[in-house]
Amino acid sequence: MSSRQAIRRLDYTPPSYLIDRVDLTFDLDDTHTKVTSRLIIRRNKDVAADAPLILHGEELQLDSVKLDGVLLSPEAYCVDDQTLTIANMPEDGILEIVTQINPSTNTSLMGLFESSGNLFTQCEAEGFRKITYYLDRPDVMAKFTTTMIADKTKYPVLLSNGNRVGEGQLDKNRHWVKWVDPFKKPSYLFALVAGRLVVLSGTHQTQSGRTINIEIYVEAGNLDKCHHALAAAQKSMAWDEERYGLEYDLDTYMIVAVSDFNMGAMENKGLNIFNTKYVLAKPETATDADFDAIDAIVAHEYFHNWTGNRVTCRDWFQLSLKEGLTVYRDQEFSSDLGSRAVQRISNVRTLRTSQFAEDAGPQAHPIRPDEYLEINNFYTMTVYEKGSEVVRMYETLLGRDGFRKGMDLYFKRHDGQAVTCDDFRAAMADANHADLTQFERWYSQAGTPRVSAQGVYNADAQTYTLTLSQSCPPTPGQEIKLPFHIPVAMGLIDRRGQDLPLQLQGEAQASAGTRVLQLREASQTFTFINVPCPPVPSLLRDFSAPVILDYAYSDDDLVFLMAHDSDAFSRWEAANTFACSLIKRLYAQAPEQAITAPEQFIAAYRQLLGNDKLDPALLALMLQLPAESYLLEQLDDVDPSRLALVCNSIKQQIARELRQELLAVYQKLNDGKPYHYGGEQVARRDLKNVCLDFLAELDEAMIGSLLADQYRKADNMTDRLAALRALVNRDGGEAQLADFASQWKDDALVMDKWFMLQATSRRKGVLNRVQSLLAHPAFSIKNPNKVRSLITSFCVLNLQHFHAADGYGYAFASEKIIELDAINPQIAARLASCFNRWKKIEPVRRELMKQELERIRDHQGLSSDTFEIVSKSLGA
Ligand code: B3K
Ligand code: ZN
Repeated sequence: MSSRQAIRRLDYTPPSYLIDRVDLTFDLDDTHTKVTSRLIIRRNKDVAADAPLILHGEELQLDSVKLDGVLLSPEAYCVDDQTLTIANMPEDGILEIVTQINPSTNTSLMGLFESSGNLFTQCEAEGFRKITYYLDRPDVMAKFTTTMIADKTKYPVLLSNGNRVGEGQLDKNRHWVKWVDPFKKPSYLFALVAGRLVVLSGTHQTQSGRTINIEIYVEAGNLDKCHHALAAAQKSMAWDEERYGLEYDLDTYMIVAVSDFNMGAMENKGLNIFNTKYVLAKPETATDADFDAIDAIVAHEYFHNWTGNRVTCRDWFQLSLKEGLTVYRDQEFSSDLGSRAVQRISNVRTLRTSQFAEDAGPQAHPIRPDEYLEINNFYTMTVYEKGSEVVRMYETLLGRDGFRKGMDLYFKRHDGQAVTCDDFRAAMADANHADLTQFERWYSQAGTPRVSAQGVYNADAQTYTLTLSQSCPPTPGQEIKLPFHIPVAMGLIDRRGQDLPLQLQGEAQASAGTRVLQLREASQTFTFINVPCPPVPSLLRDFSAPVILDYAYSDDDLVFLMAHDSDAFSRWEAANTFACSLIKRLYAQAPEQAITAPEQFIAAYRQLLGNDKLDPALLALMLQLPAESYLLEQLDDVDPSRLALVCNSIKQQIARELRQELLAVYQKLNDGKPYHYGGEQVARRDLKNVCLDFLAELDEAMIGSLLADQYRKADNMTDRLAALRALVNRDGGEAQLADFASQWKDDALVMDKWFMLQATSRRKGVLNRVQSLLAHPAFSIKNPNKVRSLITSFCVLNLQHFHAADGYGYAFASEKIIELDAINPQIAARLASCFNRWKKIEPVRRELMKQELERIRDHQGLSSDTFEIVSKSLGA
C-alpha cells in the first residue's frame, strides 16, 4: 500500500534530471519478464546541483544497476517500495537497470499484464514504474527504442511504439523485434503488446499525399468485427486534417483490442490499446449505441496524438488540458458525423446526470484539481466532460475561426512540450487578442454555477430587460466562489414562435437569431430595445455553459418552447424541464394522493408523437423521461422508492393514455427492413424502441407478444436487446433470457449485456439474482467489463434495488468493493463512488450507507485509491 500523502499542484517542481533516450529490452515471459533499461540521463541545469536522482519503481525485483558500464554496489543506491535513489549521480551518464516482473500475477492491470495468454501494458498515469525504474512523470520526455524478445509460438506478434526497424530469429524457438519511436514522449505513453493476434489492415491517404497504414489487432475469430473501428480511424484522420489541419505523424497507426482493461482505451503513441468493447462490433452483436461509441472512442484516442501526445501535460493536475480538449474534439467529430443536436443533447444529459452530481458531492473538484492522493481517481466526469464544456466555451466566446486560431497558436508554441492549462488559455487569448483572465476561474473553482434569470417587458418603452445573476455553491475546501465568465446564448421568441431581432440598448442595429451574452458579474442587466410584444425568452441555447439555469417558466411557456424554439437543444430542454418539474411536484405531494400527470402534459406528448416532421432521433430524446439519478440531484432527503414509484407511474400513464399513438409510431417504424447502421435508420430505431419501452409498461398479452416477436425476428442486437430489456421486467421473460445466454455464451461482450440487463431489472429479487450470477461461468471478478456490467450497473443504475430499505444493496456493494480492492484498486475505487450521494438520501438509509462507508474505510490494507474516495465521502 502506498503512503497516504497528498500531492499538491502548487508543490510542482521541475525534474532534477532529464532523460534524452531510453533503450528498453524486454525478455518476455508470462511469469518472469526481464526488463533491461538503458537511460541516457543528465542533470536539469535549472535545478540545484546536488539533487539526488530519485527514480520511481513499484513491485519490481531489482537485479542490477550499472552506471557508465560499471556495476554499482548496493551501497551506491537505495531502494524502497516506491523509489530507487542514487545520491551521487554525476552531471550525466548512462544508467543501465535490470529488473524482473511477473505479468501473470498482475491483477491491477497497470504496468505489464497478461490477458487471455497475451501480454499488454497500461502506463497512464503511473504504470510505467511497475515495468522499470524511471522518472515516471509526464514532463520528462525521451526518445524510446524497444527491443522485444519472446517465444515465437506463444508471442508471434510483438508490437511497441513507433516504427518497426528490425527483427530476427534466436535459438530455442525465440525471436526478436525492434521498434524505434522518433518522437519524444513521456513514459505514460509507452506501450507494448505481445501475443497471438490477427490483423485487419487498411490505409488512409493524407491531404499532403502520404499513405498511412492502419492496423487493428484482435484475437483470432474476431476479424469480422473490426470493420467499423477501421472505418472510424479513417474518418477520424480525415476529419482532423479537415477541421484542424492536423495529420498523423507516423507511417502506421495501430489499435490492439484487449478484453481485460480498466478503461475504454489508451492513446499510447502509435499503438493505441483498446478495450474490446470499443473495437469489436457487428450488427448481430453490437447495438447502434455501441457503433456510435466505437466511432467516438476511436476518434478520441486518435485525436490524442496531437492533443495529449505531441503536446502533453506538465503534471497530472493538468489532465484536463488533454482530456477536456480531446473530449471536445471527439464530440465535434460525432456532431459532424451525425446529428449535431442529438449529439449535443446526449452529451448534456451525461454531463447533467453524472458530472453535476460529482460537482455537488464529496468528490467535487475543479477541472484542474489542486490535490490528490491517487491520480487515477481524477479521471472523472469533471476533468473529462466539464473539461470539454470549458473548451467549448472558448469556441462559443471566440467563434469557430477564433478557436481555430487559438489551436494553431497552441501547436506552434508548444509542439513537443509538456505544458499547462494556463498555456492553452494564453494561446486562445493571444491568438484572438481577447482577455480571458477571468475565464481562469473555470479551472480553479469547483461546483456547478447557478444562473438565475428574470425578464421584465415594458410595453410603453418596448423594452425587455433581462437580469442574469450567478452564484456557485460551496464545495469541499472552497467556501467562497468568485463570479465566472459565462457565455449565455439566448433568443427572444414572439407569440407566433419566431425569433425576434435582438438589439441591445446602445447598439445601432438589431441582429437576427441567437445572441451570446457575456455574464461576468454577480448580476448583470441586459436591456433589449424595439421589442414589439412580450417575448418568451429562450435561454442557454445549445447549453452554452455548464451551469444550472433558473427561470420561472410556466408550463405554457415550456409547451410553447417545445414546439417553437429555433434551437433544437432548447426544444428538448423545454420537454425535459416540463417532465422534471412535473415529477418533482408529484413526488412532493402527500403519499395518499393519486400520482397523475395533468392533461396538458399528456397532450404535449400526444403532440410530439403526432409530429412526423421532427428528426425521429430528436423526438426519441424528447419523449424519454428524465433519469432518476438526475431527479435525485434536485431533491433532498430522497426516498428512492417513492421517486421510482412516481417515475414508473408517469411512464405507465403515458403508455395507457397514448397507447394508440405509441403503437402507431411503433408499427410505422417497425418496417422489417434489413439492418443498416446509418443516420436515418438509427434514428428510426431509436424512436421505435422508445415507443416500445413505454408500451412495455402495459400488462397486456398483445404487448407481450409484440415484445417476443421483436426479440425473435430481430436481425440485429439493437432491436433484440430493446425487446429483451422489456421482457426481463415481465413474467415469462426468463425464456428469452435463457435463449439469449445459450446463443451468446461464448461472446464476452454480448454476455456483458446479458449481465447488465439482469442487474438493472426492476423485478423483485434482483439482488439475489445478481449474487447468483457472480458464480456464472461467464462471470469473472478479475475482468473489469464483467464487474461493470453486473456489479457497478446494479449499484449505480438500479436505484430502486440498490437503495432497498433493508440495506442489503449497500452491504452487497461494500462487500464487493472490499473484495475488489485487493484485486484491482482502480476498479474498486470507481465502484466506491456509488455511495457518494449518501447525504441526499432520507435519514434511515443514509445511516445504513454511512455504516458501509465506515466499514470500507476501516478495512485493513485498503488501497489509497479506495481510501481517498471513501474518506472524502465520509467528509473526513
Ligand atoms: N488517457 C486514457 C485514460 C487513462 C486512465 C488512467 N487511469 C484514455 C483516454 O482518456 O483517452
Ligand atoms: Zn482521453
